[in-house]
Amino acid sequence: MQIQNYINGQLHPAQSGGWLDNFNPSNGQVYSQIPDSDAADVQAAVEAAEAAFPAWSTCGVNERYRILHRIADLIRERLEELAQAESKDSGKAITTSRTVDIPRAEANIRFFATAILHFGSESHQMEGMAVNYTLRQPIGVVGCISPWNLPLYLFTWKIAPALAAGNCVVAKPSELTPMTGFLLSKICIEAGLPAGVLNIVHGLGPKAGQAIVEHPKIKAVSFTGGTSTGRILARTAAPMFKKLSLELGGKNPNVIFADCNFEEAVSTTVRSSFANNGQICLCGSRVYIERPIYEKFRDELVRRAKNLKVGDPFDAGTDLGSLVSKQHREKVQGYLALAREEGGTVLCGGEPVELPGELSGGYYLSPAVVEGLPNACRTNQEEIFGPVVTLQPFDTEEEALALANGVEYGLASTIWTSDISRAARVAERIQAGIVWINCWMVRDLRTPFGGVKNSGVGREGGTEALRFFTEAKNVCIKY
Ligand code: TXE
Repeated sequence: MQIQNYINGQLHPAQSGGWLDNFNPSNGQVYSQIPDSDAADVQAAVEAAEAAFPAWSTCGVNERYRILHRIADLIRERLEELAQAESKDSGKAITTSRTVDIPRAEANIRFFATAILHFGSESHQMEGMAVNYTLRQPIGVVGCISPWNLPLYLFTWKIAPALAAGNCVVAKPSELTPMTGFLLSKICIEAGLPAGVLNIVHGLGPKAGQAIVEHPKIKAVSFTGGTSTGRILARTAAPMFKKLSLELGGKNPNVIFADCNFEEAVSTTVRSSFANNGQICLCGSRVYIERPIYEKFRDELVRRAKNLKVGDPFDAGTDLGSLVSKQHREKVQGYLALAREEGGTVLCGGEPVELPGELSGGYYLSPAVVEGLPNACRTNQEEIFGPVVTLQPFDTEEEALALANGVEYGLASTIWTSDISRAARVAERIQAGIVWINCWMVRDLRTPFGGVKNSGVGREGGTEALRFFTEAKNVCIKY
């Protein structure tokens, strides 16, 4: 089965005729191929986007609202097909694809289809003399590059505001999980999205992705991926004065005080630790527990981690499918070996899981809990992005903040306490773009989404995204 690029409203192979193998990580088999696109394919996509921009940027928000909702309707109609494709491509449990990834892709599109109807701007009056009004106009051709962990979810999270704001898009999903991006192309064709408004180019990051970032006609790029890749994009785009939105890695702390609702805290920490095999930038990978409840919490977390079912992603009873690739599982296993070298104790998990039959070739790993590591070690400083969490006790609020803030990342965090003043105090001082108090992954799409330090630059979500994908122009009328 060969995936195609979506350029100028039609499906094409790469001009070079090159193909890349696409693996099913649940059994380690090649099951499809993707175009090995390069600058020539990106050029064709940019030309199509440029040609489509005048009409798309002036067709009116109601027309964009109509077409985007039609795309969302088709995603909803095809939820099961898309969920099956997402799990086959990424290895994630089908229940995650069905209840998280695909519904959220539909929600992303509907949210921005309506948000654009309410997207106003400001005016500033100079009494008796002049009035200023601000236009927020679409930029033109923009780039959207997304990762493999939440493929259609993060792909649409960027494409939807870009299109709603009136831009035309050249987008690239990860070469590890291209399938739902390809299925989205076919949905857009069926929905009647005008040719060239959205173009999807498949291929390798350093080749097709780099060609998007460095194309002179692409004036803004929205990226989600690793921090090291974010640095490469920034180095390329900065001298070209492009707008950049960078959603990068995380190493998120859970700060759990003794006065928390224990059952809520431990059950949510199982999810925030191991959802999607820990392959979500918002997962909490460092768990700090106030000493009086440290052992009780540790033992209960380990007990529940051991009860998670690692298995066939297509079995509705599976909690955790396979990791996304052979290389990624090796990376995660490497960090578990490092954790032991750095003095940690692996309390459970961290072992490859051998499944029967054709699944024996899959990249499965049992969820791991580690204790006994210092905060400054690499295991606690570097993003592992797998089913691995570390535990550390603390005695005071000050110490908890120092531990939580003691990394170069600052994306998300959770605070568990029944003392609302303490929750607000810690939330104010924790270095993160997102703070959840007594919850995790409660998402309102209107809120600013993004991180500080090495977790990125800029914010997505709501008007933040619509402002990223528009240019502000101040018009002053003297009277
Ligand atoms: O991300 P990459 P990968 C972290 C996580 C993971 C690490 C690497 O730690 O192990 O990043 O994951 C494209 N110019 N996160 O390899 O390489 C690439 O093709 C332009 C956290 O998947 O950053 C893909 O489409 N594009 C993150 C996208 O960038 C380039 C989620 C992401 O790939 C490029 C995923 C280049 N030079 C990984 N090089 C999160 N915050 O959720 C690559 N790409």
